[in-house]
Amino acid sequence: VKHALQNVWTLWFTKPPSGKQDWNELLKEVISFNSVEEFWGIYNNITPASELAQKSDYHLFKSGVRPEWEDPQNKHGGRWSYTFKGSKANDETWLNIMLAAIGEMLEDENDSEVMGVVVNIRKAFWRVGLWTKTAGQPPKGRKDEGDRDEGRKRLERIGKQFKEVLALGPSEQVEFSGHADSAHAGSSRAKAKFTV
Ligand code: M7G
Repeated sequence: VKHALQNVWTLWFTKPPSGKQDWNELLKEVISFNSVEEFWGIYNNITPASELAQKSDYHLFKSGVRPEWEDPQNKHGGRWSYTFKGSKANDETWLNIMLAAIGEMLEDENDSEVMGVVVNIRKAFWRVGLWTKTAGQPPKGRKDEGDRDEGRKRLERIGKQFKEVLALGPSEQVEFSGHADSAHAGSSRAKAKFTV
């Protein structure tokens, strides 16, 4: 018996650069799945995040969405993120985020913000991210504050849920930034727009 997921998910991998390569050349699609059993089969057979080389990333995204700012479904969106310094993050952290994503536990049933989740393995830290479809702006042509508040509240609910899955304490904060700002800054470390 297979336990179907609500969405089909695709795992992607960014390999560390060897020389001068574009970001897009380093990004590779690994495999897609749509059941709990397939997820575990894959998880148990791939390299754990803790054994990846520095500058690697795993991305788990809804099928049909590339884990890039440029994807049509991401370009108006943003990212909640948290940086675990030193050895505070572990494989379980990343596993919990993936399980929350595929189990649709990161947002309310009526929302469809979640595009995917990411772990960046870096020299002195792990950064985990949750990508959303919007970035707290009202839809084009509608600049009324009501829309802005609604969008922002929806993102904040997701940020709080993300924080809970990461088991962060009340004194810690997750940060939201829009992809357009990250792309403009040429770095994912664009100034946070808001935090929870
Ligand atoms: P990062 O891996 O998110 O953070 O971005 P890091 O600075 O801790 O390594 C590193 C660099 O990868 C960025 O400055 C961009 O040059 C590139 N990059 C990252 N992302 C997520 C994208 C993307 O979605 N599209 C493009 N074109 N480049 C990206």
